[in-house]
Amino acid sequence: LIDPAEHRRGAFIVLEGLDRSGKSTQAKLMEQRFVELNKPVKGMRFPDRTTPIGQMIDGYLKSKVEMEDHAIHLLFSANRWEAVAKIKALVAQGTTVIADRFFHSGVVYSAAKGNPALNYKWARAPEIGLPRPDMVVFLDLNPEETARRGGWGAEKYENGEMQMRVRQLFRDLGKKDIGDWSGEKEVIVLDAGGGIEEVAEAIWELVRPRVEAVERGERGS
Ligand code: T5A
Ligand code: NA
Repeated sequence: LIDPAEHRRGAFIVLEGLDRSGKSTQAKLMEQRFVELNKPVKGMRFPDRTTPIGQMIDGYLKSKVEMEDHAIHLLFSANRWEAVAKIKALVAQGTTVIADRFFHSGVVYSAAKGNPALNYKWARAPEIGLPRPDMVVFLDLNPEETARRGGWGAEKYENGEMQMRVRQLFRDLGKKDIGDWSGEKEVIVLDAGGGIEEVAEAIWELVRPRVEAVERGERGS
């Protein structure tokens, strides 16, 4: 007999946020919680700058190369598509994947550029078919606060106006139904203005029950 508990898939959790909002810090702390609970976990980040496509994205973000808005959008998307097999394999083998950004960043940042030829609908199209996260948490923080953090301002989108528009679009997604009648929202907006440990605790309070629902097999295979 097959023990269903041994064949549970892992969860797919995504952290979103403005530049320097603390995503990487929080992704690592969340990973740690899984390790402590003896649950298999794997952290991933997007853009993944290590692949050939990721290196092109890195050059763009560092303003070393110029790129047409649609072209860079498709590279960000391709950078996710090239990770799909890995994400699916991990989740299928029961490993929880924690992604530092995923397709919501792709859609929101491109839409926030304000290019009339690249609207939200267009931006969403290449993301269709990517693995759907079990939960997306947006670390919500005033752009003035992130700007005070070390290292801000060096990359392409790290300017106040862009960050304000990104924040608004993410907050809008916090009100938008996912569209599968579950009543879940596209993203959960979480106040990330507190200290590192405080934010970690708040994230875990959201993530833990969702992961447990996946473990009980309540969220599909
Ligand atoms: N992008 C991305 C797109 O346009 N389309 C896409 O499809 C995707 C995937 C790079 C850019 O690409 C855009 C979005 C971005 O503009 P990135 O590599 O994720 O994306 O770049 P950042 O978001 O800038 O990532 P960072 O690693 O720089 O920021 P994090 O991960 O949000 O922040 P973190 O954890 O490194 O923390 C930043 C600093 O703040 C401190 C940390 O110690 C660190 O110094 N900090 C705190 N300080 C006080 N209180 C707290 N609670 C703190 N938490 C962290
Ligand atoms: Na950055």
